[in-house]
Amino acid sequence: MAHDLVIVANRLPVDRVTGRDGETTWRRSPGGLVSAIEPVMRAGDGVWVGWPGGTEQHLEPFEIDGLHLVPLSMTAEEITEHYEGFSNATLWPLYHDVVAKPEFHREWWDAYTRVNERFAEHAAELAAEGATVWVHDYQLQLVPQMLRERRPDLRIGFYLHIPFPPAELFQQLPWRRQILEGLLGADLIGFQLPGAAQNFVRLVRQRVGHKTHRDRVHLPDGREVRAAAFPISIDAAGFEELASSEPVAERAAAIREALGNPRKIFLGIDRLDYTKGIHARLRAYGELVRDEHFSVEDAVFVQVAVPSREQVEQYRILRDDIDRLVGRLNGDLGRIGRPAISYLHSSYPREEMAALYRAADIMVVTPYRDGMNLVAKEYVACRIEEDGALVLSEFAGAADELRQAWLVNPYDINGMKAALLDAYRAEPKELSRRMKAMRKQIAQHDVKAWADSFLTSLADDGADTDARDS
Ligand code: GDG
Repeated sequence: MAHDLVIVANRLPVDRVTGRDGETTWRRSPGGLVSAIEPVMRAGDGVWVGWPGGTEQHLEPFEIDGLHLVPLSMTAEEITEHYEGFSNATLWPLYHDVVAKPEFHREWWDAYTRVNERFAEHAAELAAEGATVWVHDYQLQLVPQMLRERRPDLRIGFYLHIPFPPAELFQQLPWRRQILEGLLGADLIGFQLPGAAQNFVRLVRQRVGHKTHRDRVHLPDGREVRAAAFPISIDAAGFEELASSEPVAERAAAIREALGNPRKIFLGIDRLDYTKGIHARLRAYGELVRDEHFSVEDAVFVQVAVPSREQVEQYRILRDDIDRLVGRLNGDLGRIGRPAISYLHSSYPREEMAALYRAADIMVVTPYRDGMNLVAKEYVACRIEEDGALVLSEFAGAADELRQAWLVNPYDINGMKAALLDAYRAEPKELSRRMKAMRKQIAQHDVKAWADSFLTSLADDGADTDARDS
């Protein structure tokens, strides 16, 4: 069947669940992206192509809550080389300021190309004449051009969820030109921040030699590609509603109680990833306790580290590093029944996340580099009483919008200590002034507005070109 809207993303928005009888079924994974796109998908008879996780082959298309999903299988070797290798051990560190050293392997690149080709083939088969195809993220940067070669009639949009690096770093990539040309197959390329879009346009001028003017690239065949910022957001109303519910309020109180009702609770929630600056923030907190700015009775740190990419070596090393640091800090600073850090290496349901956001007085988000960081926005949306402090890295995309946070440089431990202490000591009036402003920003710029603005822009640019052509 042909569809007017095709979403192409590395993962399908579902998780596999195995019941007691051993039978496996699918459950929709909660996520801002799918809820934002859902109305458009329904209206346009949309379909979503992606990998469902695992190595099962020959999966049939299926429907869940009225959404059409087309699973694309990957072999164990493709998972190792395309997903864990080229996507997560080459591109991910390269695009995040080389916080870890990117690895370059030619066989990983071959697998990346092959998998991208398969995604493009599927999308080409599913799209109706003149349909819109929206491709997502760094795992699929070759898909736009591969798709255009097969289906020049389509409107193709691409959105990058992570940063796009400056030319000085991108240049290291042996396949830099292929990636740029792959992306140029799209009509509209969306980035989190204007700086990323500018990095891309500059690289296209330097490396591919196309003419550019502001946010537009002019291709020799007369086609135009636009590169612009569309900062992603969250389902703000959904989070607010969840945070206002009775069970979540009760759970938040129970969490405080279980922690011994300290004066203040610091909270970090991240995928266990070396870009997120978990180590630095725990060190800063530990030094504040050691220097007796507050005691472990006054202030505890809850750190949720969601297991992530556990087959990739850098992530295993990171896990050991954090385990060691937490053990040392708790050994040095904790008392009986009073660890300084409550460290949870696990993932939780959305309700528990909302309860943690409500329970925490100071949310600490300190990535070395982050495309946006939705956790920071979710915390703000859950602070329905307009209190609580956000300590936020300048290097998270979210810092562009959440100007009233305590902004920090995560490489500067003393600066971070000062900000944590300042947030700890802040008066209620100060907290509410800052939180009100941030809540207004998030309410006005939610994920629905983000998706609408990208898709409208993609459609309008097409209309402009058609008008010029006629
Ligand atoms: C990439 C970019 C960009 C986390 N733990 C649990 C859980 N989560 C949810 C959070 C949040 C999401 O996962 C994490 O999003 P982030 O934006 O913080 O970070 P990345 O995973 O690195 O996301 C990032 C994003 O894409 C979107 O474009 O902002 O910069 O790196 O929504 O709530 N959800 C549940 N249980 C958990 O334990 N249910």
